Amino acid sequence: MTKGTRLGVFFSLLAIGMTLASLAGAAEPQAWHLNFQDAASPVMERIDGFHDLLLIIITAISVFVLALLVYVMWRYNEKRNPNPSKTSHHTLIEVIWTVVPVLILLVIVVPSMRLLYYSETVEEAEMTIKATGHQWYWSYQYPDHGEFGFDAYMIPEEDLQPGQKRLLDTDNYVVLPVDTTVRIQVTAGDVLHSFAVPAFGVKKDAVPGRLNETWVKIDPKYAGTTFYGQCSEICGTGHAYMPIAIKAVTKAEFAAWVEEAKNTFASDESAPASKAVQLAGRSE
Ligand SMILES: [Cu+2]
Repeated sequence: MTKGTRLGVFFSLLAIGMTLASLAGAAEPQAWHLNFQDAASPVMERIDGFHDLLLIIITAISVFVLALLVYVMWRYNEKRNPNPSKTSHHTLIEVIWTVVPVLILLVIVVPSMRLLYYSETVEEAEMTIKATGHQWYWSYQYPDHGEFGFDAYMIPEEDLQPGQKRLLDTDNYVVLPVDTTVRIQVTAGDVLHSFAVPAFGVKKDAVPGRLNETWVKIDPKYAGTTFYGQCSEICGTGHAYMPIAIKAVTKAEFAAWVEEAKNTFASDESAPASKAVQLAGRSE
């Protein structure tokens, strides 16, 4: 390889790296996306922070172990150290290598449990939505806004409009206001599912006969953004085809949407409750 070619390769790699770095961190999924999606809720912000803490800890551990290995290979190889020590116990070192990992785990477990508690505790929710997993779609209810509800099915590949995302877009979007604490109740109508939206830091099991809950408060700067998620509990052959699409809007837009949605969905005979019953008896 000539010097010129090497430089060319170097700059190409640099360009690829910079492109990838610029794609890392975006509110919506992107091609070649690296790292997490941008945090759109307080829970996800804390998950990001916790992830960064863990990254520092595991990097330090890995570097330390690597340095020890390299040192041992260099210092105690056969040439440099022809007569190996016969030591088999060393109380102080054994205490250290037991106590230090315990301390590291304690440093991890405290923020971990706090984060878990934070994500589970819904304080002063301003509104509630209920997501019910079915084979293989989600249905949603808005109990605080006149009990209307609807189903959301994935848009099949052949029906995708330009700009819609394959395997992610749904016929009906969940619409949520920004800057509002929303309690999300999650359950299932048939088998286990899991309601997962990465940008919100939400992944909640949907269990038949059990009501789990979590919450989200979408950052106001994301008004107009659509967030995507997927069922994250293998639930049958259609598991990959029951995405979650959530549109964040301003409070005023949300109020307007509620009025419209009440008319669109409330008069529908196949409201989620009755439709779920019909579907339960239907062999898929
Ligand atoms: Cu599922």
